[in-house]
Amino acid sequence: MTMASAAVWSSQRPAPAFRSVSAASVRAVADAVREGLLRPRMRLPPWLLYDAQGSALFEDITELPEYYLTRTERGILAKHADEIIEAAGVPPHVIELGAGTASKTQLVLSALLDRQARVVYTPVDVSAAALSLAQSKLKRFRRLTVRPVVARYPEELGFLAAPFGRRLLLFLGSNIGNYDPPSARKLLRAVRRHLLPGDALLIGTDLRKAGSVLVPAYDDAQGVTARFNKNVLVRINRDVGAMFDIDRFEHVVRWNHAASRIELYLASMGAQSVWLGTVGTEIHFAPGQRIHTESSYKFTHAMIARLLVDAGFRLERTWNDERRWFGLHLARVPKRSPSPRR
Ligand code: AVI
Repeated sequence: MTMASAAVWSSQRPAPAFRSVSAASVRAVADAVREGLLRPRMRLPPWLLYDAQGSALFEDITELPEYYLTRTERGILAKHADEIIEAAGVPPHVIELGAGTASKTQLVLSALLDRQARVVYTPVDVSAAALSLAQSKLKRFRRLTVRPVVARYPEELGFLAAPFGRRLLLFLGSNIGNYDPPSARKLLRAVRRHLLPGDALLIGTDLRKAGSVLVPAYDDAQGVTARFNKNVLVRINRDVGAMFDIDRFEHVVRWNHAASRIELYLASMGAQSVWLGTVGTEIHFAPGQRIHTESSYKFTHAMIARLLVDAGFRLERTWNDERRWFGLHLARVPKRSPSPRR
């Protein structure tokens, strides 16, 4: 999808009807499949996990007893939203990358609306369905203008060039953890280039902890994360006409201590061949052969501080929960700082 095809609209006007799969997104799925599966170490980009069904399953994940991330971050926001807004400088425009259904954001918006008459909120997500849900949830805030943007990032950050007032950019939920370090740096640099001196970034990161806590968060007893992971094959079957037999793949989770990341895979249960539909070829799996579908990096304070500085931000303050399982970091574009390298 290009920026030209990204949907942008205000809550004052009725939201357009969503088409579930656009021709552009089908092409992007076929490209991702071609690039990721026609290679010895198979991998798929994590954005493929988030079609309407994947986004709904991710919402279910956030409620699981084992998945502490959302609950912990919400706890930090519930306790410190006023302080965070005060420290951010009460910006009139809030932009959120990877907003999903914006459930935690309401705490930030409500603290902001306590201090000023009007706030503009731009939730950005790859899932139009999630944004539509976010928009209806936020209707109760009468003085809030919601302007959703369907976009992938860093490719489609052009909308940030619009003339805004002082901005607070939210990147919550440890979404940054789903990027490998070079891509995370590239994304934050791209964001930084579109911001102005004084604009703020509030970024949430899951922190490094014992594998015995991390692995169950991604391999829950009810099997919701397994369904979320396998849904990527359902999506590929639907969007490009591939013939994956979902029941012949297994959800596998590993804690890679050296790389400081959780890894999600789909492992082939036996030897099998799969037709890839419009990609126009068949691929072969050996028993146990895996597709790497997602990584979720877990940070130390030093890791996030370095990442922010490398991207041209100044880290001002961090809020943690009592167990120090999760961190919310406020960073700012310094005055007279050079634009970061690409
Ligand atoms: C969206 N993201 C931060 C989640 C995570 O924890 O890495 C995605 C997820 N994948 C499986 N469970 C949750």
